Amino acid sequence: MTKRFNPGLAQTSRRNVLRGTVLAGAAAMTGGLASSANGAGRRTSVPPLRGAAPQFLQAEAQAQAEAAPVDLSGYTRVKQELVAPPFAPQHEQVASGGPKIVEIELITEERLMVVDEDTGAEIWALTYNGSVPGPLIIVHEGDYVELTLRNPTDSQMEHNIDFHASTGALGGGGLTHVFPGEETVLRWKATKPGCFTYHCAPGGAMIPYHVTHGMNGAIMVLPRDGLKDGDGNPLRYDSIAYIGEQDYYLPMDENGDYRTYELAGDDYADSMDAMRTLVPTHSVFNGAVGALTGDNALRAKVGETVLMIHNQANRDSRPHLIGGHGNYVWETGSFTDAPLTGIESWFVRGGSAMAAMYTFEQPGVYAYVNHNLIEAVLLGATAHFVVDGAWDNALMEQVVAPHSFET
Ligand SMILES: [Cu+2]
Repeated sequence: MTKRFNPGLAQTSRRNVLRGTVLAGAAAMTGGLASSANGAGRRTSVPPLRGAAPQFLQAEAQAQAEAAPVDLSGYTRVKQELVAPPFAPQHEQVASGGPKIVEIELITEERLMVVDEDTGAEIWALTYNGSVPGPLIIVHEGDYVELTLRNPTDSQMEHNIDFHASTGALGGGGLTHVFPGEETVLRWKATKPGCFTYHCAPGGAMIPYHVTHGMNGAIMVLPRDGLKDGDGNPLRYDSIAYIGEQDYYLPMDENGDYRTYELAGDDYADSMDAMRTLVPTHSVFNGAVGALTGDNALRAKVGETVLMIHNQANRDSRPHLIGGHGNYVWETGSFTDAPLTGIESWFVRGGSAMAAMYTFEQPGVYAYVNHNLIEAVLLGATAHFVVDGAWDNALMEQVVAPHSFET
């Protein structure tokens, strides 16, 4: 079997092209080096996104090489074991001790995933650690994130990562291009408290292709002394529900059936056509229709406070918790700003992650939906919270059950 990763790059020496960070950064920014992964050799020529000059990035790489080394002697090292969504890694809400270097590991995994069992829709998802979205990372302001990014040898494509929470080098995207069989280590300081998206951005049309194939996730950078309301009072949560909303653009055949493909990347040309419509075939939570409903529903108890972290790397959304509210909503994702309070539906800017906090007051099933209800019901963007506890008639009571009225 012939390797088919990024043939445009494979034609030249990988080391010549991507030595250091210079052209890797340029590729991510301009798309100048990006090309189709399709084995048939269809190439998509992509104009520069912003016309960034390679010389600029060359200068940046040179500056980094000449910069003084950082003294990290005051930092302790900890490993964060990442877990699959909708769960959160073990963490402190209020940081103990000084800033840390938090070591994490992400492995790029290209895997065939079912999107909707009812229709047979499937996708060769491009993932971090095998899940859509990628795992939630949690650190505190002032910590360093030290990421090892590994691309297995049996991958079809190159990958990288752009952390919106970081500063410089295209969010790290310019420093993290890894081809199959390569790994890299990136360290960056979390200087902005908030929830932020991260995503793959290998260059040109590959950027939306990878992002709409699931290659995105969220990091939460907590203030060292934890979350607060607008008056500075501490806010604490009992659990986190990490929800990644994913728009998919799955190619269909002339009969309206979803196409299937043998390998990751084989759908590239068809996907380009589907993506250009800007109309997703699916908008789902955590990778697939029903990933957070039924047996997979989120669980909570009356009196429990849940922090809902919502990530959407590509498209706007407007979540609503049916039967509940957003008691505290960090709508922009920034924890520097006071949270909004008592919100019915909140806005998720495409290309960001944000947080909403709610304390459940009644038992039962709550639907957490994208309140474009077409997307919630027809495209898949629905999750369920199943909440245990005692009903409170003071909040709601069925005074008269539905019955035929007399005419
Ligand atoms: Cu990727």
